[in-house]
Amino acid sequence: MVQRARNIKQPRVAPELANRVPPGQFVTERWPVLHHGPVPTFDPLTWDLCVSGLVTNPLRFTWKELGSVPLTTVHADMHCVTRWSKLDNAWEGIAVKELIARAGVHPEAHFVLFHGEGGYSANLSRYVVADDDVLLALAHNGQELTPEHGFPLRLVVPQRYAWKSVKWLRGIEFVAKDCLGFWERYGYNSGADPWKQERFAE
Ligand SMILES: Nc1nc2c(c(=O)[nH]1)N[C@H]1C(S)=C(S)[C@@H](COP(=O)(O)O)O[C@H]1N2
Ligand SMILES: [Mo]
Repeated sequence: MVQRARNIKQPRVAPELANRVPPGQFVTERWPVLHHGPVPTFDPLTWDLCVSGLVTNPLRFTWKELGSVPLTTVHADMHCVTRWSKLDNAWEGIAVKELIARAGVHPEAHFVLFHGEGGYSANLSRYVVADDDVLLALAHNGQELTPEHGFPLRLVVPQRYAWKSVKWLRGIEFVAKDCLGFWERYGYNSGADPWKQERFAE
């Protein structure tokens, strides 16, 4: 009987959270670690972040230089396409819209490729990337990122499935035509809006 009771379907999401949790997702209190490949090592002397492509001022930050960029905090929920959602994250880091302004992104740059250490990438529309809540995060809930969650720097795109939130970020490339990222080449949806359940490409 106990076994049977466990199999009875429960609603996955408390009613008061229904407007925060996209369809097909369940809420987790833990913070899962999810990525392809090994956690890269970090060398503060050789690490850099490059903003390149269709920009007037290509930018390169060493780890030391990144330390003088002003920080901002974003409160956001996180939704993984494998159906877990982690609510109420406080991310601290650098607003991507600030970098866009500094780099002078050309009007024909309609897409952005984010490059992680070791070849991981994700493509996004330039208009999504310009949102106020898109951040290069250094810390989560008041703690420096751990290596498995993307230390030293990760992208956070709260309005898209979490595969877009590239960990161990090293490059931001503005391009005119959309190029598929790592999971998008395996058939994941370029849009990746969790509220529309844009999980797989048509
Ligand atoms: N560099 C890199 N970033 C990545 C991934 C990856 O494989 N490599 N996986 C993505 C996926 S699928 C998810 S769900 C989130 C998970 O972030 P977390 O491990 O901090 O929860 O990281 C994303 N960022
Ligand atoms: Mo994911």
